[in-house]
Amino acid sequence: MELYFAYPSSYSQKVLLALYEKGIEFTPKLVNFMDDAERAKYRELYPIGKIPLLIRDDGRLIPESTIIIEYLEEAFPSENGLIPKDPEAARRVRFLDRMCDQYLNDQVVNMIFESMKPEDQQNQELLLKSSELIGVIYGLLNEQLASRTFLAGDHFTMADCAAIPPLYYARSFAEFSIFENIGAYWERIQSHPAWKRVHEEAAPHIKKILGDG
Ligand SMILES: N[C@@H](CCC(=O)N[C@@H](CS)C(=O)NCC(=O)O)C(=O)O
Repeated sequence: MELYFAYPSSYSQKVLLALYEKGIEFTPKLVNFMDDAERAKYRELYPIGKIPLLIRDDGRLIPESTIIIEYLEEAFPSENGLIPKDPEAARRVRFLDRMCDQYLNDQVVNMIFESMKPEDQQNQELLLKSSELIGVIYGLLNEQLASRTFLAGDHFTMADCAAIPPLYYARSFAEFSIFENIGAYWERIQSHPAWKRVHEEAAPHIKKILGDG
């Protein structure tokens, strides 16, 4: 199994969290989007051009972080899996995964890319909308975490895979401050082995781009 990814990419980190949490072996295929030739070559493999992308041993392509994790859970089932067996609990995990992808991760990416532009070229409307959505999702996560160790309960799930990477990037410009349960979760998660590994591997790559560790 091969995984095309980049260490600083939050959606790649989401899948790395799942792979490390489940202890699944894979062949890493790093993609450097800063290199135009490499980007073009990658598009020949996967025309949508997004990472992460999993390639199964039979050559089948599995794109999209959530679909990859769904596949990993199906192919490598475990007792306390990343997607619970109980349908109601599984729906909750999938709901939180969607919320974190669309209304946190995508908005965090908007904020980072907009803030890299000169101020007079920044899309203020997009920045405002993204910042508002991040606030709404912080409220949702904070409420979830009031009585739970992990986002969806007592176990690490796909919801945590989806939440942790964007929270990592968001925390510098959208502080957890009043969202105390997120702050406490953030502290707890720092010693979680899968995140420790993802963070340690990604930090030098992120530093090169953002000057942050
Ligand atoms: N919905 C996709 C989002 C993937 C995504 O946006 N990946 C970013 C990196 S975090 C990417 O490939 N960006 C390159 C580009 O848009 O050209 C998923 O869940 O995998």
